[in-house]
Amino acid sequence: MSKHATTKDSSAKVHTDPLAGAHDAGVAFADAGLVPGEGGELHQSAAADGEVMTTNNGIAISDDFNSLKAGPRGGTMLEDFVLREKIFHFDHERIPERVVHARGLAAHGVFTLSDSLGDFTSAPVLSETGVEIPVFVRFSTVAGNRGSADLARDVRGFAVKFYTQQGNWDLVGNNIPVFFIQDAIKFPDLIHAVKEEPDRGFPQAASAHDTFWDFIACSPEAMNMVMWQMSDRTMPRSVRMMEGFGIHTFRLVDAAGKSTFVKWHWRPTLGSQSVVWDEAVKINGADADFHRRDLYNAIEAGDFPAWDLAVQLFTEEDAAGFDFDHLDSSKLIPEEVVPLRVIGRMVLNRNPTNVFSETEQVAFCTQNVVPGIDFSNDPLLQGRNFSYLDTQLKRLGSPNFTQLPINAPKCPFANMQRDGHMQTSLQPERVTYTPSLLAPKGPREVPTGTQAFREQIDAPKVRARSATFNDHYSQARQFFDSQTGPEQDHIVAALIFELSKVEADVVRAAMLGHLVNILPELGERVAAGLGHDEPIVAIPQAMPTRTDLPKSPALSILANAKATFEGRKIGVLVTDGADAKLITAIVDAATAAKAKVEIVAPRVGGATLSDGTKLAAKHQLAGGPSVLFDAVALAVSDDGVTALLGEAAAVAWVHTAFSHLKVIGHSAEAQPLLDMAGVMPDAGIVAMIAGDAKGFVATASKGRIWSRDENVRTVF
Ligand code: HDE
Repeated sequence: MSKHATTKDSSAKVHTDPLAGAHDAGVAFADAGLVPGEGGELHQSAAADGEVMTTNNGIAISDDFNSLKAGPRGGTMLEDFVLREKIFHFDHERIPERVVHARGLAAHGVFTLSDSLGDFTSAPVLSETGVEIPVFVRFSTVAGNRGSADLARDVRGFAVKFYTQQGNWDLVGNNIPVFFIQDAIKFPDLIHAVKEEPDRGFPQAASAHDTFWDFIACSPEAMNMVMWQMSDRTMPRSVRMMEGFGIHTFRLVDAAGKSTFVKWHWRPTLGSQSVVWDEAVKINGADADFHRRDLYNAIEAGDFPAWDLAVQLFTEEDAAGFDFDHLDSSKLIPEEVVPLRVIGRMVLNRNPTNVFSETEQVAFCTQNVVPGIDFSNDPLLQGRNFSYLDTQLKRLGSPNFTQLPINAPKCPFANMQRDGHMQTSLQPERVTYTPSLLAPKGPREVPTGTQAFREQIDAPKVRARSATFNDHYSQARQFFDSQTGPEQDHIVAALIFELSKVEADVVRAAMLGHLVNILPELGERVAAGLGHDEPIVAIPQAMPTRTDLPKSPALSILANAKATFEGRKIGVLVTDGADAKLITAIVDAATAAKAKVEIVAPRVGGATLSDGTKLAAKHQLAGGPSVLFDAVALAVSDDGVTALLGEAAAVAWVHTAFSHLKVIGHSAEAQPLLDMAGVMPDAGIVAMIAGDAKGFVATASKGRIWSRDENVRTVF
């Protein structure tokens, strides 16, 4: 509401209030100033101590419900500036959505350095420990439009804006440490291929279609990233449970101009965790906002998510010893080759006040680095440095987008740039140039300002790709080899799913030709799942796949799963007559494990428990499917379970939890429902006897029951 709106409009209509006192809603209406007008429309006048509604020019509005007409049933008058201004502003509410990463969610927080990199960089943000630096972080999916669902199989953006006292530093990364392409010039092609096909306008937010796999099948450099994309990494359980990576090599530069290469890693303190594919598909239907709701609710509850920032530091000489080129973004540096050094922690502690003003209008630019941090020659990074600035002008419409509160530095800034659309500064200075005798104290350069690293360059100008970029398969194989059995099965299943959505045989066959280059067994498993009986013809390789790369255990999520249930959620299905003590025990055990419990019941009003108390539900059964929870419990009575046997939603609730490999705790009375849902006993089906929920929560804390997979789906 306008900050100018302070005086009450004396011409506001006075209405009688026939509803007042008639019934409760009527009293509430009257209290809220709601009174019907002549046509029964509910006017709402300003409260005595409330704000007055005005136009953007500060003119008080007398009627916000009716346009100005030539008689009550006559035509609307062009003269109505109140109507025209309101509709005009509404018409312009949208700005172009991001070409990629359109769907985002964000939060404010702080970054605190704990281990100084002062030996390598002059940047205070990386050398002064213990200082809280404000940050704004935006997570995103890549391919989907702004209204797409959160659980699309997709790479996640992980963009951090550090508001340092030396200016803003934007670390614009992803949740995967490698990328599909090696040169920025191919980015428009990649994105055109993955987005909706232009002649039909679908599929939305999905890579499982012909044009994506057509482009990939013709791009051997994509194979390493494809392994990551087909892995569980692209279906995070929560953005609070995913890693972040800067991908490219950057440089740290010290005061003497000496450079050290650096790669950036964010590691979630809650550990990394993903959901399973069928679950992701169903979450999108049950709650398309699953990730944004999860982050928002966690922050509102004071459960602030945190990530450690770690670096891999290496020199030019170290790089010469790698068996890949560190300037090639389709490769990573295994942690076993260059270990991670944790240097600080980021905590997200505040939700945006307004999603448009902050999450939408935030403008990340890879070019935003502070003195002491510099770029490498990675051709992807170099292209990005142009793209981000350019795209912000298109999106935000003015070169003054840096003045928006979410983008403005939190340190002093000054220069001679002037005017432009939506200039918000008064800019009172007379002298808007340098040099000048008239205003020698105006903004001027300083020796400590940003300097490019003095790299020695002596090379012909060429349009070419370095031969050091040509090993397209070895790291893909290393990634697959480094996964646990269930994770390998998921990659195979994902490839079968995606390629089964491809209609062109030639594309499928070409992809199989790449997969056998990665690992013959991988190609054969996918071919078996597709029912592809023809011989697989390997794609010619620029360089043979190395078979001697050691496994990198750090690349597996499951091998590094954190033994914690913190931040996870248990869904408890409750009926009338359920054992009150058991429910208390579940809540106590979950709370001790720092997990949350949500009650699901046939009616959202809740259930009357064995002790006569009424327990309100968070979800009505059909609106709270078990895909929304990490583990589930059935706290039901004999009568309750009989009623549930006739509810498809109840049977599905249990069946999907079972087929998504979740731990299920149950009271003895639940047995008929377990039977009907086809639940077979295993280590994850835990009876909660005599009100004991500790065993159930302890089992759930260990994660999914991966061994159940082979009982519930075909593993090729
Ligand atoms: Fe981006 N990318 N990108 N990208 N990217 C954008 O900038 C681009 C790449 C990433 O939450 C755009 O503000 C090119 C790699 C994130 O607002 C655009 C290339 C990585 C975000 C753009 C890449 C990323 C973007 C669209 C190939 C991981 C969302 C809207 C050289 C390191 C930031 C915008 C946010 C957004 C261009 C490749 C991450 C068009 C040309 C590699 C997290 O400028």
